[in-house]
Amino acid sequence: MTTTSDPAPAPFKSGYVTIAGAPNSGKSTLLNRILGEKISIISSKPQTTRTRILGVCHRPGAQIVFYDTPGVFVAKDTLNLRIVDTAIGAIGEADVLLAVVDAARPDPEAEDCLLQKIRNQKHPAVLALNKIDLVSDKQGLLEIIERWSGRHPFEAVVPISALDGTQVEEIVSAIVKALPAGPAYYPEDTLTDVTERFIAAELIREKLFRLTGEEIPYASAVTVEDYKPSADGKRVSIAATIHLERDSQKGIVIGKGGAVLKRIGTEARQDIERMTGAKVYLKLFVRVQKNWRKDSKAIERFGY
Ligand SMILES: Nc1nc2c(ncn2[C@@H]2O[C@H](COP(=O)(O)OP(=O)(O)OP(=O)(O)O)[C@@H](O)[C@H]2O)c(=O)[nH]1
Ligand SMILES: [Mg+2]
Repeated sequence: MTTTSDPAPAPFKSGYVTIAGAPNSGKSTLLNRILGEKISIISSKPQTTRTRILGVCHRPGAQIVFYDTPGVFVAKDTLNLRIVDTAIGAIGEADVLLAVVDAARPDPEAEDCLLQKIRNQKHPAVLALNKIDLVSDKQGLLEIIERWSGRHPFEAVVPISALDGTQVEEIVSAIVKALPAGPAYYPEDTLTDVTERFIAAELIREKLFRLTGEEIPYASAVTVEDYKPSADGKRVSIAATIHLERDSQKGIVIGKGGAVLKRIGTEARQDIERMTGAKVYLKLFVRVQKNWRKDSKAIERFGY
């Protein structure tokens, strides 16, 4: 006599995944693309992300808790040491490591640094070769894939474009495959653990990265003093301060007739309106806190 039974259902999978890579490789762009929402700020300048940003990705049968981290680089001052520590600490804690490399602009020094971090931890690693929309030499790309596959036993090496979404779901599938069985850690409607207030401060900082040059993005921090949604949720009033290191920087951030500050305010407001779905009233102040990047108390006060 024979009996038939349904095969056991595949177990639910879950885990923490740290996104690591050189500054500017596209880590935050990739996280936002996977989540379909902007929770992590992006700019064309390196060292945009300063803290660990949590993003929860929900897929049928799996939940991935991502940590977007600052790029791993050689730190020279107190703030940067703190930032790199954040990234390296997060690498050690993950169930799976998602390494991101800029395939369009190979950087041997940054790649060696990343490989060393991958080898120093014991968890499975998936490699995203990012920015393939910029790579026209497909034969060259095959060689890059082969070279990376030979450098570490990655679970998968996937060429992607975080910018246009090419093969991003393949990366998600490769990660799910590498995850252990486990429960959903967050409810299905949870995207991140940071507040809209925090993201608002980050969006203002993003505009400083995008609209100012030289030292200014690096010398700036943003704090939100006041974040007040109206009772009906249709309006949000925000007061925020841009902290700089020197008086000369203040003049540049304000600009002639206030033009630069006005643009920072307008662009940040539009992004915050998109995020909250409410009408935003944003008041920006500019303050100088001399050499704050060397002052561990100020660094802490600014949230790093
Ligand atoms: N062409 C192209 N550009 C990309 C892609 N992914 C990211 N970028 C760009 O690369 C730059 C850096 O992107 P981010 O996502 O801020 O990079 P990051 O790795 O988070 O950088 P840090 O936070 O500074 O470590 C931005 O100008 C992005 O628009 C991609 O797939 N293709
Ligand atoms: Mg980033």
